[in-house]
Amino acid sequence: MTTPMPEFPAGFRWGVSTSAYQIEGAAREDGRGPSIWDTFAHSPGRIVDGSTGDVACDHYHRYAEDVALLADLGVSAYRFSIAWPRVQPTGTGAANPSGLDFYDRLVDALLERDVDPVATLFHWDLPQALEDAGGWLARDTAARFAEYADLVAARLGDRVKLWITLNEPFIHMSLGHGMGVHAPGRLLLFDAFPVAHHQLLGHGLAVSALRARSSSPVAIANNYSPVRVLGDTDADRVAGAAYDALHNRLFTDPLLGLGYPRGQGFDPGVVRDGDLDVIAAPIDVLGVNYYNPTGVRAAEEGSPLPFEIVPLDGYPRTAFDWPVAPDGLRELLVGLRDSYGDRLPPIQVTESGCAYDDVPDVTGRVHDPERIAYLDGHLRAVREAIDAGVDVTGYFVWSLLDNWEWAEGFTKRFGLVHVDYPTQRRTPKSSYAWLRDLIRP
Ligand code: PNW
Repeated sequence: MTTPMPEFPAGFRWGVSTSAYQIEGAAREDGRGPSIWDTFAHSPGRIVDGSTGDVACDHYHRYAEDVALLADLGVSAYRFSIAWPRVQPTGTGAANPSGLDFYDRLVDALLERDVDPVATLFHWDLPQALEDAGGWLARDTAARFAEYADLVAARLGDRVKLWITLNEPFIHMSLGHGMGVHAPGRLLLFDAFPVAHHQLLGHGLAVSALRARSSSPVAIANNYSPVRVLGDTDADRVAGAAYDALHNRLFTDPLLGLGYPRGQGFDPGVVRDGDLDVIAAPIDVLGVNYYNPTGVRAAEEGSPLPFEIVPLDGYPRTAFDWPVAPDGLRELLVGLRDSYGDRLPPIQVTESGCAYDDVPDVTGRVHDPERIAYLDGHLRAVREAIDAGVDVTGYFVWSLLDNWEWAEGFTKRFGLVHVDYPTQRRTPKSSYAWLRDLIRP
């Protein structure tokens, strides 16, 4: 951190992100129904440490303390997600008022502290009853999602400052339905395409539902990973392009009116007339979640996949073993602008962060210099993209709190704030103080 961080444009949105199942706990309270993540986490062998989100960070009961942490940090926005099964315990029908009451209290607590509520409607916790009816493989789930969006917007539409329909539909498709390592644990490999299409259709229908109830801007949060082609044969380049189409373009080309990338999504049994128009409903902001680039080369002969993913050498690594590559974020942001030009709405980086094995020292303080270096590098990358003319209007750190990291359970700590799970004690790490000083010098 030799040179001072360059300044960000006035009005730049500084935020932190979380998601419902990862922090809330209170899994059976106030009428909440089960989601696919309750089912998955309670199935033996699915989560590395055998844990569940039953209690998680107990945020459902401690949200006031967590809002105070946000306010002291000085962020102008907080991105949280709404648990669909709190609002509709079985995914259909009338709203469960006490489920919505929780988010009503949270939103008001944020506004009282001048923090903009940014609400994600779907961060992977599908009501189990909808999964039993086919989940995202069923076209009907898209219509159910729009009804749910309507119920939420009817209650919160006057106060939420930015809507995010879906979180990372690519990860939900690939890890949840392709490879089976996330809920709902389906192993469909490339037959998971309907999960992409129905999520996108649900997004498009939800955009109209939200606009009918709320004048706030609408976004989607996609996961992106710039592709590094390893090897210099034509087959390697073709493999790189195939992976890029799957990870980076499958969900963005149709959203921005270009239809599905070549070779993907032409199954007329799934993609019906008019669907692409629904999906291309204009959005106000593109949410970009970035963690790392992906190394790709041609697959061995006889492989069922058109590419092979290979670890990237030469980068420091996080506790997740993910490479720390801030240059990938600049490349990604500039690349989105170059690929989509005038079709691209303003971007907000809706997730960026890292896991390290943070432990309190003897005095109880938590020092995480690696996280400070990570955030410093990634913010400089955003600043460089802005200098290169990319319209980036916000940056959200994943995550406010150490929390329940999906299949990794409690073993991966992404927080600016350390959580001692047995006591639920929150301890701001040194990265929290660093970010606070950066936001409010
Ligand atoms: C995102 N991958 O998930 C999610 O939006 C968060 O809920 C999660 O806690 C965070 O990133 C950290 O993992 C991802 O394997 C999960 O490439 C897996 C991958 C990427 C993102």
